[in-house]
Amino acid sequence: MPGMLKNRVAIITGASRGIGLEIACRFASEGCRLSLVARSGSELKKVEALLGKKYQTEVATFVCDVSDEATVQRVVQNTEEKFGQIDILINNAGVLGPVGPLMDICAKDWSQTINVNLTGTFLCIKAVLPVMQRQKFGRVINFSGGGALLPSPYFDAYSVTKAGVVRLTENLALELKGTGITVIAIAPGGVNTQMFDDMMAAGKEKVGEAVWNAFVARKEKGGDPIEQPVELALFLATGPTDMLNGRVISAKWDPWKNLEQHIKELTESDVYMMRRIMPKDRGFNWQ
Ligand code: NJP
Repeated sequence: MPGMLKNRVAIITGASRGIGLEIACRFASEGCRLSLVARSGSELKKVEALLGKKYQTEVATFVCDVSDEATVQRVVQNTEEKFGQIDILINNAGVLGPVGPLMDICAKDWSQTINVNLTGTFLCIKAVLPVMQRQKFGRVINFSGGGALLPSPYFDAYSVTKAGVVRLTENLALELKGTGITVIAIAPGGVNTQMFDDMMAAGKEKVGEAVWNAFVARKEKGGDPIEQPVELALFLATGPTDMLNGRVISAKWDPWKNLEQHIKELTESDVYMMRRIMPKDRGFNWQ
């Protein structure tokens, strides 16, 4: 059904390449008006030209570092002035940060990773919330990832930020319950974008043999399809999201297209949420 986002306006961060760029193209194909954010103005201009040529939708681009509060506030203000509304925020911008043993990480690189991936997500949400609250409607989609929910040695800064995004997502969903605004996190799968090239560039010595071998296999196989997180983002922007509010959904592993069949179980459980595993969950009856 083309035109699914005809009356919608979305801000997409990290839209100059990779998953963010593909989401921008897909949303444009559904008639969404777009406000695209990244640090590289030249790349954004290419995206604007591409979208303008291919789809008849309005696009605004903003050179913005999501960790800079004043610039983020300006992006939101300019977007509202231009389009009159902001319905969807895709918090996709992210950096890999330092890779390797914790002792070798310099504090500046650690902080920069936290500032972009976690504080940037917070700042973008903080800026759009007043608009979404006035509208009594909003879809906030945050990019987390596998590293949030499983141990990721040697990717300490990155995985900590993504775990933070998952906790922020659930907290905020509860804070905003009943307002018409939902907040959901995506784990996109292993997509071979520039971020994956950055992971490989770190080298075998930094990531250890097992991870390196998995990277090599992923490179050879081509990674997971980029369409998976893109279609999930579209589903979360258009579909029934109350049942998924506050959760982290895996583009690759979860049957998200069919979850409407499980509304009761979802809303009455903590499925797809971050929790401590208890002895009983593993069949132990410890007293
Ligand atoms: O990354 P990449 P992906 N302010 O490097 C922008 C997560 N994820 O598409 O600023 C504003 O190709 C950057 O543009 P520029 C991942 O953590 C991925 O793979 O000009 N924008 C570019 O447009 C991330 O959250 C995988 O350099 C900033 C974009 O962000 C999301 O998915 C697995 C910025 C990054 O494009 C997209 O990743 C997973 C800033 N400060 C989670 N810093 C995966 N690919 O396998 C960067 O679990 N950008």
